[in-house]
Amino acid sequence: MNKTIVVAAVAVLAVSGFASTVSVSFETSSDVNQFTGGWGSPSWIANPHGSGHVVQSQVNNNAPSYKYSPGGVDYLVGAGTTISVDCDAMLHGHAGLLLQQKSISEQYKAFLQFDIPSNTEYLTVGNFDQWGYTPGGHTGATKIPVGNFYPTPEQVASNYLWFGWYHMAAVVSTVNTNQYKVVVTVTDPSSNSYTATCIDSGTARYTYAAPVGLAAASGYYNLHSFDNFQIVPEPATMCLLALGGLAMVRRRQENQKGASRTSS
Ligand SMILES: [Ca+2]
Repeated sequence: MNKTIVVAAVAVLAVSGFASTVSVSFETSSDVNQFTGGWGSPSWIANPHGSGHVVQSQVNNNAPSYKYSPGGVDYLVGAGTTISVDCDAMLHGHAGLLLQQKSISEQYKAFLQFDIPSNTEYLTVGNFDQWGYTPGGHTGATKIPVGNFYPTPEQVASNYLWFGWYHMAAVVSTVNTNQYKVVVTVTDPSSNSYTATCIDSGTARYTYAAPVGLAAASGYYNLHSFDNFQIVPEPATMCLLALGGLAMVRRRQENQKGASRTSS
């Protein structure tokens, strides 16, 4: 086997080993069992605002987070990994991605935040604890408005108002050995997109060896729904490497054919 073929084979193996996408649609109850509660337990239910099934959390004065840990093994974020989910929350609710968690007070999150009295929906991304405070030595969170809503007095009184499915996708990378960059894009039910970026310039203590999953929060009794959790361990460079390797093999094979035609 010549050197070019070896390079291509290694590249293909690398892609097949690292580029498998995780998709969890919660259509069976065992899908929910892949998520373990750091605080509270998620429920498997029929989608209350659509078809199929979803995972739902019930929150009152706390901030549950559910690590994606199939078989008891946490999924660890790698460079360039994209984590995405569809989420819907009720009035006063926060729903989104748990991007990294070492302890309940040291975690990166991306949240959609639906609250009053501002009548504004916010996308919040950054390192904040279960109460929304920034742990010491960290930069904090970026908060951008993603829309306005006007709940009726009855909805406010009952806390009952779903906001529809929002799609959230986050990419986590390192800026240097101890800083994180988190880029989150949210698409609302009307297909408007919003992006927030947070770079933690504090003493980020952790490497990528930390889990991802789902996060929710509310100071009120509240429900949050999640569907279509996905992890794409991207490395696009791996795909390019494989394609490049295959192209080199093809080119070499064509050259060999050309050479054999010339010699015959
Ligand atoms: Ca589903």
